[in-house]
Amino acid sequence: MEDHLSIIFLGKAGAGKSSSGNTILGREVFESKLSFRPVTSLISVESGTVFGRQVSVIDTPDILRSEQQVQTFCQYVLQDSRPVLFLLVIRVGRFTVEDHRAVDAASRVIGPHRLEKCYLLFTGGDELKMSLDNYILQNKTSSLPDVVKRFSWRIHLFNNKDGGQEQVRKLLENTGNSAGKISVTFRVSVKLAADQPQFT
Ligand SMILES: Nc1nc2c(ncn2[C@@H]2O[C@H](COP(=O)(O)OP(=O)(O)O)[C@@H](O)[C@H]2O)c(=O)[nH]1
Ligand SMILES: [Mg+2]
Repeated sequence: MEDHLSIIFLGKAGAGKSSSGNTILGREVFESKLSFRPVTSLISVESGTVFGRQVSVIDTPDILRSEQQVQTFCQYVLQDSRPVLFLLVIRVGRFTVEDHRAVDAASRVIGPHRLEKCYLLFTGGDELKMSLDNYILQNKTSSLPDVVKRFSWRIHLFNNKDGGQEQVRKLLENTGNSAGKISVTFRVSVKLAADQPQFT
């Protein structure tokens, strides 16, 4: 049986955390809207099966307003031995000083050791008119290229408008969190058994 995976979304308000949680679970469980006040003020957890793997998605409020609360919660989650994937969410567009502060706050919460496995999840893929790599490289006047380098280019792009599941499958694959060979082997062996001629 595959380990249960926890995915924790971090980022500033409006980055697309709740929408990305909905895309991963394939249903609208987290409230998401465009607003000047952060919609999510509490940490919320929703679970489901994603490509054969039990996944809990943890949606968090604006990291710039609730770093301490989020940090305490993450430490609690990390006490468990289950695998945890941190996704630092950034909306494509102008990368501002505030966006940079949100990356720094999320990095403090995650800690230097776990940061080595954290991915930057960009949202707004439907609005991007170029590849994600080009978008980052062309953002020369901002600190975005440096931030991405700091994450060794562990990046992924979501289009939450269409919420397609292929981007979710790729995210799990790229981050090394696909359902493992054990369950695949199990399915194959069941099929082989079913295909065997029946001797009575
Ligand atoms: N066009 C587009 N809009 C998005 C995308 N992801 C999120 N949004 C919108 O951005 C706004 C903020 O998203 P939300 O998930 O609530 O951000 P949160 O505050 O980080 O949870 C909402 O109006 C979403 O519909 C995306 O991939 N494409
Ligand atoms: Mg939200």
